[in-house]
Amino acid sequence: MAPVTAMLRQLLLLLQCVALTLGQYDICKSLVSTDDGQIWESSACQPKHTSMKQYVKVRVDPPGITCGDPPERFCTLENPYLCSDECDASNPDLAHPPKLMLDNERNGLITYWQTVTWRRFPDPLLANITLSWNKSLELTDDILITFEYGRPTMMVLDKSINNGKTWEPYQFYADDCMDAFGMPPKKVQDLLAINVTRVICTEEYSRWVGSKNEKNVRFEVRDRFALFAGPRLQNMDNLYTRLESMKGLRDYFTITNLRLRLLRPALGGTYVQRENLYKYFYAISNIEVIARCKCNLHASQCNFREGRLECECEHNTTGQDCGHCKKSFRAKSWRPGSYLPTPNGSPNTCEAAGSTLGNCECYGHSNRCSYIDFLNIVTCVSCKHNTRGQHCQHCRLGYFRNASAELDDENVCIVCNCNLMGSLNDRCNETGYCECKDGASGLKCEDCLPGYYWKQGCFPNVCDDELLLCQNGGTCYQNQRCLCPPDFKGVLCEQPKCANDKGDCNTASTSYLSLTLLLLCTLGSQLATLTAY
Ligand SMILES: *[C@@H]1O[C@H](CO)[C@@H](O)[C@H](O)[C@H]1NC(C)=O
Ligand SMILES: *[C@@H]1O[C@H](CO)[C@@H](O)[C@H](O)[C@H]1NC(C)=O
Ligand SMILES: *[C@@H]1O[C@H](CO)[C@@H](O)[C@H](O)[C@H]1NC(C)=O
Ligand SMILES: *[C@@H]1O[C@H](CO)[C@@H](O)[C@H](O)[C@H]1NC(C)=O
Ligand SMILES: *[C@@H]1O[C@H](CO)[C@@H](O)[C@H](O)[C@H]1NC(C)=O
Ligand SMILES: *[C@@H]1O[C@H](CO)[C@@H](O)[C@H](O)[C@H]1NC(C)=O
Ligand SMILES: [Ca+2]
Repeated sequence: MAPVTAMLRQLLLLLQCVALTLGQYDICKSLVSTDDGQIWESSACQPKHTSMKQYVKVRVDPPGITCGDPPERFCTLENPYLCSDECDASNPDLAHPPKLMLDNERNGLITYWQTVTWRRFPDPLLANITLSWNKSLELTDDILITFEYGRPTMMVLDKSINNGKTWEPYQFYADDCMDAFGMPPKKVQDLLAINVTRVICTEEYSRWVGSKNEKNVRFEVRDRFALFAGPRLQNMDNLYTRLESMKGLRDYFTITNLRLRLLRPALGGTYVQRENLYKYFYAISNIEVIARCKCNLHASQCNFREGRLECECEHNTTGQDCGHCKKSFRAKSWRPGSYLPTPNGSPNTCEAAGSTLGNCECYGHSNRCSYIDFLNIVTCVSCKHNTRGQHCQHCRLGYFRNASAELDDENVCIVCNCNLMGSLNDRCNETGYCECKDGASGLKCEDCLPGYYWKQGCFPNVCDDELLLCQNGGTCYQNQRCLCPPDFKGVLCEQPKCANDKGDCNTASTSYLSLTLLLLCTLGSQLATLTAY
C-alpha cells in the first residue's frame, strides 16, 4: 500500500505544481493526502479575467441622441464636402444603435453607435453612455474605447462602485485640460506608486491626429499596475501585496458601473465651422472592459445566471460577491480571503458555528471567548453589534431584538430610540416600546395622551375646547394657556380685572394695562366712592 500512497502524494504534488504554474489563486481547494487520509485544503482564489462587454447593460442619454430618427446625412472631418453617408434608424444597414458598441465584429466589418450631428451649435453636443453590470468587478486591463471619425475633444470617464448610487470621476480627457477642466495636463507616467489613485486630466487621447490614425481612448490600468509589478507585470505578487496594504487601492480598480460623458466632439484640429455642422458627431465602435468578478478571494468561478453575474462561492461564504458567511458558519466574523502570504494566500474560511471556540457559540458577534473560573463557563468576550450575554444572544440595554433577523445577523439589535423628553429612560421592551412618563404615549413616547399637550414632554392641558373652556371670550393657545381679552385675567380668564371696589388695579398686574384703561379704572373707583355717600 505504502508505495501507492507515496505515488498518489507525488501525483497530487505534481498536480498542484501544474496548478501553480497555470496561475496563482485560481483554485479554491485541493485534495491532499495526509497521515489522516485525504482532506480538502483551502486556498485563496479568484475567477479568471474576461471581456465584460457581453454582460453589460448599456444606456445612452439624452433620449433621441442616437442618429437616424429622422434619417440624417453626415460628412467627415477629412473631407467635409463628401456628405454622402446617411444614418437611418429604420434601415438595418444604415442604423447605428447603442448595441453596436458592444458587439463582436466579424469579417473586419466595423459596426458603431453614432449620434445626431451638431446642428444645434452653439448649444453643446452632449451625450452620456452608462454601462451597468450590477456586480462588482475588478479591472485587470486597460479600458479601451474606440471612436470612429475622430476622438472627442472633451470627455469624462466616471465610475461607480455601488450600482450607480454615487459616482466619481475616473479620468478627464481633453485636448486642452486647463481650458476644459481647469486641471493641469498629466500622463499616467507622471504618477508614482504613492499617488496612483489620483484623478488626472490627460491630453494623450484628445488631440487631432486624423480620424484613422488613432481611434482609441484608454483608461490605463496596466500602466498603473506596472508601478507595483514592474514594466512587464512580472512581479504580480508585489501588486497583490499592495492591493491589500495600500488604503483605497483595491477600490480604485473596482467598478460596478462606468459612465462616459461626451462633452465636445472631434473638431478636426481647428475651430468649429458653423457652415458645415454635419461633420461633428460622436461614433463609438467598441468599448472593451477586461475584468474579473470581485469575489473577495472566495471563488474561482463567476456565473451569468438570470441576467446577472454571481460568484460561485467557496469557503462556506455566500452572496453575490461572497461577502458573507453562510448561515451556521458564523462562528467568526466574515473576512475576505487574502493574497498573503504569497504565493498561495489565506482563504479565511468561514467556520461552522461551535467548531473552533470550544463550543462557545457567539453568533458571529465576537471572535473571542474566555473561561470564567469561578462560574466554570466559557463566555464570549466583547460582543459586537450591540449584543451581550454569554453567547452574545441578547441585546444590550437600549436595544431590542429585530424579530425578522436571525440571531447571527449584524442587524439583530435595533436601537430603542426613546424620546428623551417623553420617556423615563432609554430602554425598551422586546417589541421596541419605551417606558413613558405620565401623560406620554406612543412606541417611543413621542406623543401625548388625550388631555395632555407636548412641550419638551407632556403636560396636562390648561385649557381645551370641551371641559376647560376659556371664558369671557378668551382663546385657548395650544392647550397651554388662555389668551384673555384685555379686561379679564385668571387661568381661564374667569376674573374680570378691577372687579372689586378696592381699586387695586394699580398693583403689579397693571403694568400691561393701557393708560386709558388705567384712567378709566381710577375714574370708576372714584365714582364708586362718591356714590357710596
Ligand atoms: C450626464 O450625466 C450627468 C451626471 O449625472 C448629468 O449631470 C448630465 O446632465 C447628463 N448629461 C446628459 C446629456 O444626459
Ligand atoms: C441587481 O442585482 C440585484 C441582486 O444582487 C437584483 O435584486 C436587482 O434586481 C438587480 N438590478 C438590476 C437593475 O438588474
Ligand atoms: C505624484 O507625486 C509626485 C511626487 O510627489 C509628483 O511629482 C507628481 O506630480 C504627482 N503626480 C500627480 C499626477 O499628481
Ligand atoms: C463548508 O462546510 C461544509 C459542510 O459542513 C464542509 O463539508 C466543508 O468542508 C466546508 N468547506 C470549507 C472550505 O471549510
Ligand atoms: C431587521 O432585520 C432584517 C433582516 O436582516 C433587515 O432587513 C431589517 O433592516 C432589520 N430592521 C431594522 C429596523 O434594522
Ligand atoms: C411592550 O410594551 C407594550 C406597551 O406597553 C405592550 O403592549 C407589549 O405587549 C409589550 N411587549 C412585550 C413583549 O412585553
Ligand atoms: Ca462594434
